[in-house]
Amino acid sequence: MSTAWHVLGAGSLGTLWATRLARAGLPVRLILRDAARLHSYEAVGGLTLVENGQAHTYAVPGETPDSPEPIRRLLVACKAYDAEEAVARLASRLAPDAELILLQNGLGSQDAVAARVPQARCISASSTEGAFRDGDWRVVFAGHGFNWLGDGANPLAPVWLDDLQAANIPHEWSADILTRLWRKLALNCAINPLTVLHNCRNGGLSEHHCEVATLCAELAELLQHCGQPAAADNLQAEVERVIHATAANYSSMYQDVANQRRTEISYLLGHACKVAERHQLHLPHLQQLQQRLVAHLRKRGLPSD
Ligand code: NAD
Ligand code: KPL
Repeated sequence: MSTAWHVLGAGSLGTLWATRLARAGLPVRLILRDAARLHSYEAVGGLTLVENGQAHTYAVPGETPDSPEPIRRLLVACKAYDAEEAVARLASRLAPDAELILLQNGLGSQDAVAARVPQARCISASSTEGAFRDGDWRVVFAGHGFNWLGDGANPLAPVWLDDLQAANIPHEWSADILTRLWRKLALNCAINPLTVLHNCRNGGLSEHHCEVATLCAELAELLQHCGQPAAADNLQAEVERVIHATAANYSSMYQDVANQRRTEISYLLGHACKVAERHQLHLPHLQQLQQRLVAHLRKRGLPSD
């Protein structure tokens, strides 16, 4: 019997992964927050994935964090600000050879999780796949993309990449996962806050070319200083390419704010500003952007961390 995939967080990405693994006949278990959520899930009977307009339901078994079964493989699919506490609740269930796959965007949460469970191997992921919830226990696969996985502390690829292959989850083992995470963080910092502040789709930023270019220059300086020169390479050109390619889309941060949801600011722009400060780097436009975004969030009654 192959090792079970425990999936922590039945949101967009958690459901996208759990349903594809289950569809491939792999053993999957869904960890829900508490007994109330478990009862609500069991009443529905499974997770539904909507792909190309077709909905399929998969009867993935659910459990609560205090279920007794040991966990050897854990997919952490919470938001960055929930990951550390959610994993801490499972620490006593982790087997000595446990592996965690961290799907969080941005940086900071991965180190916080790893510090909570030093006995486990923590693998970071950077995903460009897109999914959103259109109902309870129901997720729409909105954008095909790719997943890079890697472990800065151990270059050896895990055996379970075969499971991802079987489940048709597009992926590659990456020797430079930290560089990929920094690059995505820089792209998100150059685009997402400005879409919130200018109240526009990604394409609307083509009217703010100078502001974007100034931010890219400061972000590139930061990446150079924190030992990530490859992540700084042609940053502005890629930011402009993404703005153009996703012109009709609203950024994830824009959508969070529009839906009155907490953003992941601390793990994106907040993390960039914190690292800049640690390196005693003066990046005035980046810092000002953070102040403007924090003020904007507070004005709307949203958490600014
Ligand atoms: P989401 O809000 O849809 O799902 C998170 C789920 O985790 C929620 O169901 C929440 O209830 C659950 N959760 C939180 N704390 C928990 C706990 N203690 N125990 C059990 N469940 C808990 O979020 P998402 O969109 O799937 O995003 C997850 C991460 O993936 C984020 O960092 C996001 O930036 C990143 N990401 C998302 C997408 C996407 O398209 N949705 C794409 C790329 C990256
Ligand atoms: O990842 C993104 C997001 O919206 O979070 C893009 C589309 C790259 C914009 O930063």
